Amino acid sequence: MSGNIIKSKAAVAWAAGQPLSIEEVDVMPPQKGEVRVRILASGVCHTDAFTLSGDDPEGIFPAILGHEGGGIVESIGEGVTSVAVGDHVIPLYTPECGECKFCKSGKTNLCQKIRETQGKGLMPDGTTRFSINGQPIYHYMGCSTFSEYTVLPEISLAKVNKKAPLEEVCLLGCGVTTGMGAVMNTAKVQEGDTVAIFGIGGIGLSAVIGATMAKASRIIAIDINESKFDLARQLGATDCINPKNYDKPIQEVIVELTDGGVDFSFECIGNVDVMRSALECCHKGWGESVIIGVAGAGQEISTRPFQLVTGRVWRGSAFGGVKGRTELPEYVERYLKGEFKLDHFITHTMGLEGINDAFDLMHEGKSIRTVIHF
Ligand code: NAD
Ligand code: AHE
Ligand code: ZN
Ligand code: ZN
Repeated sequence: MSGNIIKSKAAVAWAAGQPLSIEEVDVMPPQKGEVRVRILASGVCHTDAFTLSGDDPEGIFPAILGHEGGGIVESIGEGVTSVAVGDHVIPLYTPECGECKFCKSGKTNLCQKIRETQGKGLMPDGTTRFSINGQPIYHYMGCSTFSEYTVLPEISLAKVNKKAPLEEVCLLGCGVTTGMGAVMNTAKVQEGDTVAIFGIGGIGLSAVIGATMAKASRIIAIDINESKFDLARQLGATDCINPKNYDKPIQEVIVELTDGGVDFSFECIGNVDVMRSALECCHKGWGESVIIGVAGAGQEISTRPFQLVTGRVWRGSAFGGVKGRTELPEYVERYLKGEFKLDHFITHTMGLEGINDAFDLMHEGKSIRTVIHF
């Protein structure tokens, strides 16, 4: 069943702000309720860079980052019944146990069953499955997909159709599901609604796709990097705006463009000043702004309470509000049916050795998604 220790090539983050280092890591066999997965591909998300930068209050080192992966079950631990060796799986940083208060509420996808240990870089039993020469290496977001082999709790795996190419559907492990889900699931954008999307990276472009699928009448894409605009237009953005080209706050520009403001806005950057603009460009009386971007330790959002008194709503979305085990396989089916494409997100592919280049490309604004192939 469970097998022995496996030697695995992994990119280890030894300390905040340092480049990742390719190491040979010992990966323990899966314990009770756990699964060892051979990762075939992993996208690089801005949240990986955020944690590596040292801004993440939960950042812990040394760790194996990566949370946007696709892989194949290599072995299973005692008691595992929902996946078998050879199954294709997408790791979930938002698990779904089906039995905690959060899962049972039907109101949220934020399963809390293992949240505490996951936030400390540990498996649910409080230990780690990774080590180098006996030194423990921490897990990351319960996934650690920058490793040939990783171990996850069974509740942190979505079993998906084997026909789906893992080097593309790995993007459903975070970015694409997050953006599409925030629009369709969290905000529930309807036909004819107007939408503003701040930050047109992997998440924002996925929100553009979601808004297009929802038949929004106007999709305003806002970014300071105009090289993103062509793809945004191809995916359905009706207007592309660079705030740097205006001498007044971008929220005023959008309110003027839309006869009083948009029905929905999405912040896909992690910048608290832009979060304020995103709220304040919403229509008085009903406009809703969804925060997706992750802001650093110590940062806070602000606005005049009058903005909320007069009917605007501020909310947030994690993993697009999607329940990973029950709903993510359906996203894969919709992709297989051709309802949306993933290849145009993949601007770069490379082996694990190139992982630091992937971070550089992201910081330089040159990539949408780099996918690491193992
Ligand atoms: P990305 O780097 O691909 O894209 C960010 C985009 O924002 C870039 O196009 C950049 O040019 C643009 N930008 C930066 N500053 C800007 C500004 N002041 N005004 C307008 N545009 C600006 O990043 P990503 O992978 O798409 O992630 C975006 C954010 O979403 C990050 O904060 C990430 O941590 C977060 N995230 C959240 C969730 C969630 O579940 N809530 C999931 C994934 C990612
Ligand atoms: N650890 C950070 C928060 C990071 C965060 O907000 N993570 C998002 C997913 S980002 C994926 O790219 C999330 O789902 N959060 C819900 C959760 O429970 O972590 C901090 O500020 O402490
Ligand atoms: Zn749960
Ligand atoms: Zn992510």
